[in-house]
Amino acid sequence: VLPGRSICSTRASHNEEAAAKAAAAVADTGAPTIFDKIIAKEIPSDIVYEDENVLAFRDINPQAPVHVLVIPKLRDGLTTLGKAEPRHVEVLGQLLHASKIVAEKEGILDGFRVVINNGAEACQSVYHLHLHVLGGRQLKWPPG
Ligand code: TR5
Repeated sequence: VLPGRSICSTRASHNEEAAAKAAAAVADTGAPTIFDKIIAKEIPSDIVYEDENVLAFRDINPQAPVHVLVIPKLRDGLTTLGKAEPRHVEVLGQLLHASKIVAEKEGILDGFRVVINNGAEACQSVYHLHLHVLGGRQLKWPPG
């Protein structure tokens, strides 16, 4: 870890206290998230794909030339993938299929990655299940 840089951010943090506060603020409390406002269109987003169950919009802090988030419109307890129950199987399939549609629309079907960060140790920062669709450059493996 570089000094003054959070492991979960590409931006340098101003100080350790601010970084600790930010980390503590992000927890799986089940509280509404910023994504509710994006779904309700109270906050503008750059929508790439939308249907009855799924919304896909560009990440505000892109990590690749194509970086789209695919989310269920109804969270239904899916703050994380780790909360998935049998009743979620249909929407989980819809999210994966929507990721493929996004990749197709963005012209990256030949090479793209779908990522789900689950929990603090995986740097999840928004507790509304979301799939990152990344591509448009040579992606490295293993991921960090
Ligand atoms: O870290 P995880 O896996 O939880 O991913 C959350 C993602 O949400 C990050 O890649 C953020 O850059 C992204 N994010 C956060 C906000 C936001 C967003 N993408 C689009 N629009 C956003 N708005 C308006 N506000 C955010 N706080």
